Amino acid sequence: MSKLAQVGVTGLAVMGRNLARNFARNGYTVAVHNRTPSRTREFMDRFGEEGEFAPAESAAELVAALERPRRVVIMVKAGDPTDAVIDELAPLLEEGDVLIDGGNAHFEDTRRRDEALRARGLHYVGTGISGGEEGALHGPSIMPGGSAEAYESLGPMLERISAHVDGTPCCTHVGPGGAGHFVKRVHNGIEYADMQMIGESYDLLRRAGGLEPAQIAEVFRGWNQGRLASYLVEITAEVLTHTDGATGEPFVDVILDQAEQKGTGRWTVQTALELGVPVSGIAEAVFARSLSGHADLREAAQGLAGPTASALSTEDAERLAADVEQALYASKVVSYAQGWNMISVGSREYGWDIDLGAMATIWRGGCIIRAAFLDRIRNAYSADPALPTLLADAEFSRELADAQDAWRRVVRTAADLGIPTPGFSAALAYYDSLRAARLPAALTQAQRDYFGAHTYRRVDADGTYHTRWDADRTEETA
Ligand code: NBP
Repeated sequence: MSKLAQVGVTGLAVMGRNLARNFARNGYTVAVHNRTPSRTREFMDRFGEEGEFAPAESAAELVAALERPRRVVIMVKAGDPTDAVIDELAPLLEEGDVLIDGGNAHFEDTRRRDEALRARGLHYVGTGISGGEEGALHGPSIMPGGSAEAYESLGPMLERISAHVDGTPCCTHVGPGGAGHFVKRVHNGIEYADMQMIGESYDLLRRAGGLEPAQIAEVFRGWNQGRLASYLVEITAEVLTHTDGATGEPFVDVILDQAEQKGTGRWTVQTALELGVPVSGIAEAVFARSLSGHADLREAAQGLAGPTASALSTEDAERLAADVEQALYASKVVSYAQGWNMISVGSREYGWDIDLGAMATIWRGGCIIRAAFLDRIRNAYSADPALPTLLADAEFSRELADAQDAWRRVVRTAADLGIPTPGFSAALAYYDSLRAARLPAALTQAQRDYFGAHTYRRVDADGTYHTRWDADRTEETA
């Protein structure tokens, strides 16, 4: 093929392979490369007919196959492999060329690489890509960081291959440096929280409501017609309807109840802790997965006493599904409020100037948390771009006011019956903490001053104070 390729993809495992096919289906000529050349040959054998591909057996061949400015998408295992690829490609590239890292990189790594490559005149675009292998093939949600200049040459291509909702691409320039990988991290944390809270809803309907998985699937199908309509609610209904081929049991009952994780939720919480952002809903979801995997602890706790109450009142049983819908919705609003708060703080901390409403727009399609609900977040930020928290939006606050009685009933019922709902409970505690006029943090400050002379501020005067606890307990200015 004599025509130069418009984009190159290196790393042809599931994600890179499908992304390359997506570019080709959208009319781009794609140079394809993989560390192990047999994978490139296999790619050409299987998909070579789908579009215009230029196979490259070496990094030099890949670079030579590309038009300028060169655009190379790196889709390899995150971490050292990404550095290895950059080290190999960078010396072969020229000023103005663009390296795009579509892997699940740590945003701090992206910041480091961005700075190093900028010094060499190259653009580095750390890009969050969500939607798994299906998304990569048919249209993912794409979160590119990097410079505005790089986005000018790259953005139209990424927007074209991304998912579209109502004609709008699920891709936008998130902000400079590591902004793209940062918001991808928040996305994954929200995904963990969504999944945990859906799990709690299922558990309550099953154990408190006495419903069978197929009946619960019907409840979820109903919810999927309303404000909770989302990919995750939809697939939950599918999973709960499925029967195990080998045993004839509900599929969910034959799966070992120990959730695994690749670590992206943990990263979200670690970063949130460093930024000082309370993301309790996300953290509880990460901890819940971790707890489920501690078979030894769970085994040791099997004999522990449970509650004396074992059934719901008739009235509570009749309204359980409706109550759980309210609790799930309210808790979801809280965990998204926490996620958006994290984006807002990260954006400020790193000077990224992220458009908060635009993040809702690009997550409406292509990614795991896609949902109609995101339109409402977008609307909230359109109405007030400086909204301090989603909970302060007029519509969300009205909905939470309407939901709160049911939400509290669900948390109470769960506690009465000994059914763990860490996500719902943490979300409710966050809601009540934020709206409280006074918090016991005042007592915490007094304790800190008592044992460590850490000082405190007063409600009625400026300045910082210390009380001489070990002497006459008079107060001094610190
Ligand atoms: P993997 O994460 O499984 O990585 C496999 C690829 O990395 C292969 O092409 C392999 O080449 C290459 N590679 C490795 Br490993 N070490 C290398 C090195 N030192 N130099 C050059 N290439 C190296 O692939 P994936 O599941 O397609 O994911 C790709 C990226 O996309 C990852 O960062 C992942 O976290 C991210 N991601 C994945 C998903 C998903 O659903 N899978 C979703 C969103 C994002 P080889 O063939 O020579 O071994």
